[in-house]
Amino acid sequence: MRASARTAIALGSNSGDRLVLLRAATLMLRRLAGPGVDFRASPIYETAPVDCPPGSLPFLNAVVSFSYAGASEVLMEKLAGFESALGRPGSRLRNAPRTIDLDLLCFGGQAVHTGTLTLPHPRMTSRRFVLAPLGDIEPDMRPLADGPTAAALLSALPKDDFMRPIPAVLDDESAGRRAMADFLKNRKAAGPAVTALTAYDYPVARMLDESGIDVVLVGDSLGMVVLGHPDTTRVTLDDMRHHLRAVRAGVSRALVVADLPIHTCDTPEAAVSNARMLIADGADAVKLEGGVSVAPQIAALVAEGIPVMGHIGMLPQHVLEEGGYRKKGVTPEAEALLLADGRAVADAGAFSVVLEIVEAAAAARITKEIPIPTIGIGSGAGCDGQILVTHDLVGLFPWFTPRFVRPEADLAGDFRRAVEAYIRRTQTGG
Ligand code: PH2
Ligand code: MG
Ligand code: MG
Repeated sequence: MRASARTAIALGSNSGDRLVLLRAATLMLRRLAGPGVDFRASPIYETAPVDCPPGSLPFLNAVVSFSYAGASEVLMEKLAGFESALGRPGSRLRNAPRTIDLDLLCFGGQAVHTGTLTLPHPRMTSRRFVLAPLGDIEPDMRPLADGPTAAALLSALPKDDFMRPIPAVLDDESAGRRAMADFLKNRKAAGPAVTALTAYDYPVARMLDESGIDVVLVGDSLGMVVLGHPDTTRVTLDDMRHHLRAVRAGVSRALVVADLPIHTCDTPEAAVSNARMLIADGADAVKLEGGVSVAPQIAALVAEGIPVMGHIGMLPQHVLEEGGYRKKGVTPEAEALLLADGRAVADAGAFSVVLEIVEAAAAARITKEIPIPTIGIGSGAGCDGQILVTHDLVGLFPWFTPRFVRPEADLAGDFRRAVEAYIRRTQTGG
């Protein structure tokens, strides 16, 4: 593995809730840097637009720095992924208002000139909205190894007309988590559909994140597809925490949601103390099963600043009482109860809700009626998003596939072929 390079990234926003956007981006960058890295975040400045179309609003600007172990091209791709996750559309008018702009300023003092990347950033030396926050956190950094320091570059600048620090902290993880969850909530109106898949370990989580998934769910489905249990009713909080830590290590862009397993949220107090442990292990949000009956738990979590995904319809933690995985919301009475559940979950402050095995027409009507995105599984195409167990999508749990799944791969088949080929080659001395 190559040595890591000290890098600095400029953040800017002059559209949308600028502080929320800067904090969400900073959380993604902190996750990309990883634990135990010297990660620095500057004060936040409000600045007049420079070289922007007439009528542009003031920016919030800041800089973060950290040591990055990958290549600068990979870092560039990560920044573009974070920008699009935070609602920045593809290329438009030059310097048009943007929800978030993440500019790679410099990378280990290297000079880089490729078609897509110039380092150090060619305009950084003339911009006080970059050099002032950079000078705050890395005065001795040399953007070019044999060039001047950030502090020297800053002192060479002419005075700026409009640039003032604002009294808010950039590197606020709790605010960052809420900002990311709010973004997903807004996808109900803004689109596109929300995409979610499960992961229980580092490689799968990292592949999902690199593919651009919105939500990585550490589901208690791990009881069935990883631990070999018959259902999810024996999964413990410790099981969840163990797998969650592995998933967290692989995800920087997507929202990581962790299930509160059975009997860990029977009261609002239990829900809060158990969810706090999941947050400490790296969850951005928690999910819990139930509608009207768990609204107090959801409200208590939200009051603690913990984003909550609801889950109504078929509730796998209740499969033993119910005697199977049956479709929900089939009769008008059942649909009315489900709608009440959806409303209660939304009113309690959840940012989205899973609809599991709900009659498609009912799911579509509930989706129209409630103000948060519905994320369907086996509930038809009329939801605001979809979720599946990744093993089902890629054909990695060959002994059982739910009826509503359309697999996109046969990894179990590939896996068996590879193992059988290895056995043959080993036994024939090949
Ligand atoms: N970014 C630009 C152009 N102009 N002006 C301010 N104040 N802050 C910015 O981040 C900024 C700008 C191009 O990305
Ligand atoms: Mg820029
Ligand atoms: Mg840019």
